[in-house]
Amino acid sequence: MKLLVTGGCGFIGSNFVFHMLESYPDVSIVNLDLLTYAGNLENLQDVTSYGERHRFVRGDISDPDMVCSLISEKPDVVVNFAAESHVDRSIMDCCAFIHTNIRGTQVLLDACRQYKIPRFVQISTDEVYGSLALDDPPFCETNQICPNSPYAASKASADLLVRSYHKTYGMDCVITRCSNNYGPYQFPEKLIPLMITNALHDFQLPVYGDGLNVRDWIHVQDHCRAIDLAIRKGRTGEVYNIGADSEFPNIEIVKHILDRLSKSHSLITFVKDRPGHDRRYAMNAAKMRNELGWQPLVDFREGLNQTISWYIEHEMWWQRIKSGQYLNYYEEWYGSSLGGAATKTSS
Ligand code: NAD
Ligand code: TDX
Repeated sequence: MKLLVTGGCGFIGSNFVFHMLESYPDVSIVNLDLLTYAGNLENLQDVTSYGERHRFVRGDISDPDMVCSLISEKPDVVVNFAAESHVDRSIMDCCAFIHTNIRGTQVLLDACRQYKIPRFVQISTDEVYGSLALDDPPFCETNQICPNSPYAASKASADLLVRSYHKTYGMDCVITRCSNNYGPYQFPEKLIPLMITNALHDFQLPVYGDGLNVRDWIHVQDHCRAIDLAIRKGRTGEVYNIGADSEFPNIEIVKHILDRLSKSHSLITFVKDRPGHDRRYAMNAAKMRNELGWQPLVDFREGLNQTISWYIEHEMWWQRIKSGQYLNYYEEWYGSSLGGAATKTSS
């Protein structure tokens, strides 16, 4: 199977690249990634052992020429991870979110339609459903889309475009919507890696509002296994929710991280709330479980403790991000400056 993966140098995309290469000897992957601030080739350092089964191409999913040149190679499936993914950044300025999350998805869809690509898989999020009250049942695929942040609105727009290309042109499309991921290689702007890395350096831990917002956590490896099933067995035109029934208020997670690192709770600083802050997300993943036979394997406490250990053991990785040094990795790899599109197999 030939895959075109977009955004494969980010957190979930890079974990997915390894999952697929490790699981299937007959899978080869072209990885199209723009290397924004969130894309990091260091996430893929170990991919060299897979030789020409992984090919990295630097480029923008919103660039029709770039996208068509790769899609004309006729991959069996296009899996679209590429996105601007951080809610706080979308609140500051949402231009890049419109460019990548909406326009980029449209460019990919048009190219897939033109070259009759057998399947398009859109990696979406629970945030498109909006917010739940504490006593509401978890989101089902039939819930109304009701996004509250510019990020969520851009992802919801992309989902609607994908749906429309299925309905209008009969394209084979599947959408997955997952809850909050955690695990190795998550950019340290998101709650869990930010809190771990700040705590390790005795920096303040900024908790928004009252800290009682609830998120439903899933280990990135469980998410990758669910996407794998959706690619191979998902029914065309369907949406699949993914979640591991692990709801916790933010403050509990933050306190657990501090306890695990033997740090004082006095590092917690309650700060001004995020505007439009969704109170609670929770996913009903019964369709994924019953139809595709998926189930999460990683227990949350165990997965969180392993993740804390991973950040302790990989301080160089996140220090290079915090210092900005990781942005030089591309030049070290290619011996040329950032800016142009480039292509190289990982061997
Ligand atoms: P991330 O921010 O870590 O990675 C995004 C990747 O996309 C980066 O490598 C970046 O360089 C690349 N990218 C950005 N703009 C691009 C463009 N125009 N062209 C090509 N590449 C571009 O994000 P993530 O957390 O790995 O999320 C991946 C996907 O999963 C996103 O679509 C996100 O909406 C979705 N998702 C994330 C979570 C989560 O908890 N992180 C949960 C559910 C769904
Ligand atoms: O410094 C912080 N302090 C804080 O209290 C940060 C960064 C976050 N928070 C809170 C806000 C949320 O209630 O923690 C919770 C999680 O925040 P994020 O890590 O920013 O994630 P969230 O906004 O829930 O969105 C995430 O899940 C769905 C991902 O970033 C999205 O890409 C994904 O689609």
